[in-house]
Amino acid sequence: MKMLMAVVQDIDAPKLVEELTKNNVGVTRLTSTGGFLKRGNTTLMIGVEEERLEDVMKMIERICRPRKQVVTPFPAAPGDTMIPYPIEVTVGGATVFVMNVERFEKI
Ligand code: 2BA
Ligand code: 2BA
Repeated sequence: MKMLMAVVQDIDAPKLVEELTKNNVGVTRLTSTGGFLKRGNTTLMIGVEEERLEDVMKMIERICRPRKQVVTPFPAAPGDTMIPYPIEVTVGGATVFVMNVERFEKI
């Protein structure tokens, strides 16, 4: 079994959860915040048998879209003379970590 931790955009999360559930793939939705943008995103924990891993990756690829966001960084400290200017970043479709599961039990 594998455990996927998938950081996705809030806007894509409901559709992905629905698709996984419809396909009998277990999922737990966690509310998270990106370290860089400091905006809300969603982390999905998905425990899946190895043979279904690629199916799940395809569902993520199909549903999660990269989007551009503009962010204005603030000066690091009061009195900082640097003038902040907006920068554009592309927030991924999804950032996915795949881990081996040593043991899985439902009690
Ligand atoms: P939920 O996804 O809200 O599921 C609650 C219960 O609903 C499940 O209990 C199961 O009895 C049933 N259920 C879930 N998906 C179903 C489906 N597609 N068709 C019919 N019945 C379904 P548990 O299996 O004890 O799971 C409790 C909670 O543990 C789940 O809440 C989910 O948050 C998490 N979970 C379970 N399996 C997971 C997995 N493979 N990966 C990630 N999280 C999992
Ligand atoms: P954030 O940390 O809010 O990052 C949002 C987007 O900002 C990133 O998109 C990337 O395009 C950009 N970005 C992040 N750090 C940057 C930096 N130091 N300088 C310039 N631009 C930067 P993604 O890479 O698609 O990441 C989306 C979200 O996925 C991240 O939100 C974070 O919550 C998570 N993530 C990405 N890489 C991760 C990692 N290695 N470990 C844990 N979470 C990660």
